[in-house]
Amino acid sequence: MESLSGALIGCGFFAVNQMHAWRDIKGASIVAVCDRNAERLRIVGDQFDVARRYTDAAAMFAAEKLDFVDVATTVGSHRELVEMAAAHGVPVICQKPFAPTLSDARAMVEACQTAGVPLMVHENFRWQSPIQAVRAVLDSGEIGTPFFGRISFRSGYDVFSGQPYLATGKRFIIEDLGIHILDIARFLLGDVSSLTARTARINPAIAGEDVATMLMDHAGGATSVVDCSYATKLAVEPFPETLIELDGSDGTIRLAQGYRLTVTGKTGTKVNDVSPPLLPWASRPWHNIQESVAAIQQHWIDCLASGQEPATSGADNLKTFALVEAAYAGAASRGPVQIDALL
Ligand code: NAD
Ligand code: 89Y
Repeated sequence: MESLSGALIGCGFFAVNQMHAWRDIKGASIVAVCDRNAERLRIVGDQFDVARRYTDAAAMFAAEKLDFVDVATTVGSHRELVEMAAAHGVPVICQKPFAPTLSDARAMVEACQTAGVPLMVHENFRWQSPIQAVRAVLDSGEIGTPFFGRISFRSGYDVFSGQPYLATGKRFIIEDLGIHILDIARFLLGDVSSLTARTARINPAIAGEDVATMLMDHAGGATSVVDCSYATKLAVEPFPETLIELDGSDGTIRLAQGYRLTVTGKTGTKVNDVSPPLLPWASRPWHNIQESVAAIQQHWIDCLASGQEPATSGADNLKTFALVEAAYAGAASRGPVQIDALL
């Protein structure tokens, strides 16, 4: 397969993981980088030996012949950059959260559809190998039809030192982290018909909510609880593990802290260690997330080569983003929110 030429826009905190992963991806390489901050551009350009550097995305699109672009900026610039990629006919990956609002996200999907360019949201948590292991057990039929799920992320990890902007927005945990956990709920139990939410802010030093509890009806009949917290101090810090409980007609799945997967089903009980591998460039505790970055980027390249729609395409991600909007609306109204009415 001929190697595809990509560019990365946004050389900040998380983009370093994406650049490491791109070096290992078969079938692609990053030929240009862009950041409006010249110092970040220099650091990432030097670290990954990329000579073609731009402080302006429009100048980069004008000068480069690209097979795809990877947008790793924060949410405020996503719409402008995705629409710029669409206008240049360049397939685009966009980091989560996809957009500031669902109507922006819809416009971005439409722009790419109209231009005929593939669009994938970098919604990587479902690509973590422990989460894929849970999905594989469900697919095997071992626990029968799932009727209940709890997908839980509770931590006291200091995310603000690496990502200071997380402390300043009116929206925090649902938009930043809950979005991943809601996507995992969709990945495991299917699309959602209604959602009820409660939120709280425990840390007085931040502007947004740092605790969220969501109750969801899935269209297939299951009920789930998605609970997230960055105000939970535990004896052993679990960041960034997502813990899962699934009950089915023939058994149960438990993904417990320490990546311990217990399945009780038609053939008895099995306990497995499903710890993610520590990639050569990765570091604990982020290695779980870092591995999923490599997996989703390889998926993107495989999809570009085969013409298949990415699992977390823009159109798919509208359904996860709608849950974020529903959670904020439901927390404000304290009533259930119908998801179809948002889509
Ligand atoms: P950051 O602020 O450290 O980096 C963003 C970079 O983008 C900055 O260097 C900034 O100068 C640059 N930038 C912004 N607008 C630009 C524009 N129009 N043109 C060129 N450069 C521009 O942010 P971060 O912590 O790296 O987060 C980036 C994104 O990654 C966020 O959306 C965040 O939610 C997401 N993220 C995802 C994961 C994950 O697991 N998927 C984890 C952490 C962060
Ligand atoms: O930004 C967030 C994400 O996407 O994964 C974890 C994180 O870095 C902090 O909540």
